[in-house]
Amino acid sequence: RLVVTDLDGSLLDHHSYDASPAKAWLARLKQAKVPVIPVTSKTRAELFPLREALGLTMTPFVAENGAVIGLPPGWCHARLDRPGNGRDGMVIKHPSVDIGFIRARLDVWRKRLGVRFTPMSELSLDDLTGLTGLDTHQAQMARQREGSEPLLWHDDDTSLETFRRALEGDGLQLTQGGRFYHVMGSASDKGSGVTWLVGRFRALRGREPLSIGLGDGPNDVSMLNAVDQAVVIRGHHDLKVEPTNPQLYRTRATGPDGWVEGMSHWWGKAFAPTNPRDA
Ligand code: 2M8
Ligand code: MG
Ligand code: MG
Repeated sequence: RLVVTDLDGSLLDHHSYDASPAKAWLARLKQAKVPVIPVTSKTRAELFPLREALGLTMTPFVAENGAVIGLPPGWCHARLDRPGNGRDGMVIKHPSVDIGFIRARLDVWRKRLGVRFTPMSELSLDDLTGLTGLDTHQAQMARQREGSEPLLWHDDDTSLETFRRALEGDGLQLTQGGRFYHVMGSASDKGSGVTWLVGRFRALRGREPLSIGLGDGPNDVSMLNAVDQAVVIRGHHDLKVEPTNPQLYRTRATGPDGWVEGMSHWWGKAFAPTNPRDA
């Protein structure tokens, strides 16, 4: 088995970034040795303390919407991966486009199309903390992008479609998280990251995992279509989240409460708590 999960608005509360309602489930999964893999818009730098706090240091991660993949030693291939090129011994892969190229193209299209948007790299730390509720240190970590740039869109929908087509011509794509649009390489999204990790699981363990995916945003759709069982967590936004996966459950609760509701819907029987107070 394998759990792949969005963080903001899913495992973590949209406003407080708290995961406590999900703690009992995380403990149960850990005990059963089921990898819980964060698949997020967040950066590798943001994930470092977060994975520690969530007890997810020995599982892979997908950061920046698929632009960065991290593998712990147990997931590495003896010949394909150079061990420990990242912090804490993780092998880091960049199946995407470099951030320098993305920022250069954003500059070009802003001038040429005359569209109005603010990349995260141009937001002051004060604006970024005010907007997201992250503290100053977390906001600094969020700015350390490697293969995707979040931006705030200030223009109309027609210009957004023109901008999207312009980016397509550069091999770039636009996706939408809880607060920001994210620009990244066309070849990598959350779904491609998950499919790659499932392939790695298969290669190493010689069998197919049963996978569950949980997310609340449009950027989670590709991930939710790449798993066996999908959970759309009710959002704090009215963005459309419409995966085509027929094995789909929509939660009534938001954030980590919704996360627990979705896990219990699909895996409640297999992981019944031994102590009912742990439910
Ligand atoms: C951004 O990601 C969220 C994900 O839904 C968003 O688009 O609203 C990213 O910049 C991420 O790095 C950051 O931690 C998060 C903070 O809310 O915002
Ligand atoms: Mg989210
Ligand atoms: Mg996310």
